[in-house]
Amino acid sequence: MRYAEAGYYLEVDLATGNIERVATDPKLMELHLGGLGTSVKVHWDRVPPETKAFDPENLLVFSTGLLNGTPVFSANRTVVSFISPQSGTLAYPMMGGFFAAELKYSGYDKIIFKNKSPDWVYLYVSNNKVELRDASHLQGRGAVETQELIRKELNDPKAQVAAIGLAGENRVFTASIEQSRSSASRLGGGAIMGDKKIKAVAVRGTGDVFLAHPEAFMREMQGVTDYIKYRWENPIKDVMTILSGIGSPQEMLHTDEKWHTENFAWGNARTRRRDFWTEEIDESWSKSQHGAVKRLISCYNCPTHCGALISHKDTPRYMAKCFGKLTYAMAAYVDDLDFSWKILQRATEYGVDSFSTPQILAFAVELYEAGILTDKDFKGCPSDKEGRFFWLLDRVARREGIGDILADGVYFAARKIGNGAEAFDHNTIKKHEQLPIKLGTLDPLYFLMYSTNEKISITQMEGQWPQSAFPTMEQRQEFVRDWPQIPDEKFKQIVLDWELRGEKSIPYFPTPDMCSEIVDWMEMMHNIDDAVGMCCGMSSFCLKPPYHIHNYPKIISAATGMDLDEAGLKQIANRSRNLHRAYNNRLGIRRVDEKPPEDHWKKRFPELEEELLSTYYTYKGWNNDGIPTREKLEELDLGYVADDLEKRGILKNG
Ligand code: MTE
Ligand code: MTE
Ligand code: MTE
Ligand code: MG
Ligand code: W
Repeated sequence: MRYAEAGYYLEVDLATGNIERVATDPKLMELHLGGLGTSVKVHWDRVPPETKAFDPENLLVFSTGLLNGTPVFSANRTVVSFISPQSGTLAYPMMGGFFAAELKYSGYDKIIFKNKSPDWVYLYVSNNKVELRDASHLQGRGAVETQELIRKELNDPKAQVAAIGLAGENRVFTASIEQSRSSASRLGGGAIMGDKKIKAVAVRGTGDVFLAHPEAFMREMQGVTDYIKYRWENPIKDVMTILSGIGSPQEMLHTDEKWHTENFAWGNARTRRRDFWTEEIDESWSKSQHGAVKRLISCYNCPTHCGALISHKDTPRYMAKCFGKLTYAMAAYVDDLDFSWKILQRATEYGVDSFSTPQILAFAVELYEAGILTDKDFKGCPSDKEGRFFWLLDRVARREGIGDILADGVYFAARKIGNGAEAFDHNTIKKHEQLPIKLGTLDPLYFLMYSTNEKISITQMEGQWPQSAFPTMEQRQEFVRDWPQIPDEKFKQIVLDWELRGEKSIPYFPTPDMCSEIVDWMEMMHNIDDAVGMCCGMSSFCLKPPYHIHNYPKIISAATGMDLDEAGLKQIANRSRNLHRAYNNRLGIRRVDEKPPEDHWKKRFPELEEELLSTYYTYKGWNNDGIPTREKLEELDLGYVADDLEKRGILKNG
């Protein structure tokens, strides 16, 4: 009997149409849990580093997490992993909704796609019945539309469908995978589906998932329930509203966007508009949002409602959440929120990442204004801001004209266009567009998070540490008073000592040693979430979340029957993290790649930055180039990884 996990992978060879149900080694769970952890292992074992994103050998893996399908609240994430066409590294966008639960109840932990299909297909998984079906009639259909069409065609209204739109079909590097209220958005998963000619994956399962120790499990979950209630009734004081509660940022509920609109940059990550949020804007944006949001919705087995069903005036319905609400309006310098709801609808049907795509469009507009792109490139483009964005979005999704170049993302487009365009690529890390945040003084914690994490975006690292020092000692004492989530009491003292100005403030405090420990702790919790399939909005993305290093081992033990303690869980998280790092080292990632854009902060401290990176690498057991040492790898039972890195000449002298 297997507990928590299903114990089977579904292996789909798209070239031959062969489908197999393959039992997995139970040891894998003990070594890597599941989700991202076991997926990284699959890629390491099977996809050699010479593989490029659009090679048939690139695997596309849809993975449930270890706790998906159990009664653990908010464990509903599906991890999609592949070598990204954008970054060239092992990417893992995630999506919530109900997909992971249906897949687990069908009896599979993962679906592994290899090779390419000669014709457009979609996969239908319904318990033991698994088939590749013709999708030629769905070609050109929107990502939301397709989901409904497939449910009708299968006569299975409860099937959960993950689909791509035109952008994925056209291998646009920012193409996303859309699935009901969720989206695996970043780094081009949609392009990999398109390259393999998979239009969609539909799943529906009615089987069981078993728990090893149900009574102990329910006791732990009672503790989580009580804490969630407590957190709802006791928002965190002295932090901004979006950080005071749990759930991913509640931007479908709240209408006050003073903080984002005045602190994030508009256009191509250019301008801060510090007096943007007036009473007039407040009124018109609230009205726009209340008109567009039909109702708030949650993912599988989650008590919060972070997403919303949107229909603006007469546009077809779609789902939205979080910061996606603002990205197009801010990138286009449009002060009318109605524009956001309208263009998001089209972008969702095309299936494109709502973080990177608006930046690509804003980048193109800037190049045009600078005379680097010309009237020839913009032939037929309307001259108003809104019309221009719609026109550019169409060109990118269809890869028409200049859109074909822009569809490879800002980094590659800048290099193809040349003629000075590279200078306008000022907001990418590892070739990937970042959130448009340009701030004053270097923040050492954020410097490390931006530079080193494998997801290449900060959601995978930040969350549990306050974003800035509290002004008064009373506020600090209040914050640390009730903080059981920390792995070590010493973190409290750092909060107490941390000042807004003076010696004990950024960039020199927290010190590089302290920063290493704080960042490592936050990242470890994210990695655990991604392995068990937990929404980090209920966990590591929050200040003081319901799940933490002290209750996770008990929950995982009760669910799986493993005898796991804190040290054991840390060891597993570390093992998977180092395997992921080694994989990306194999794909070429080195110290020189680990840097935020030059203008991310106005005041930079080159010596301190080098010290931060070196200190962090040493803390992690990595060499000066950011590669795990043999000693570290052996300590994590990854001797085979050290052998491989040495054989390839990546790791020298241990
Ligand atoms: N893109 C699309 N198409 N739809 C979305 O809901 N959400 C954005 C961004 N891009 C979103 C999107 C938000 S708020 C986040 S945090 C990231 O995608 C999540 O990235 P991931 O899905 O790759 O993990
Ligand atoms: N959960 C995990 N494990 N990893 C993530 O990156 N991103 C969070 C949240 N939960 C995230 C996560 C953020 S910021 C958002 S906006 C939503 O998931 C995105 O939801 P979706 O991926 O279902 O669209
Ligand atoms: N960090 C800062 N400083 N300010 C923010 O508003 N927003 C969060 C988070 N980090 C936010 C932030 C939100 S809403 C999201 S969705 C994530 O950043 C996504 O960013 P990423 O894709 O770069 O991780
Ligand atoms: Mg997502
Ligand atoms: W978000």
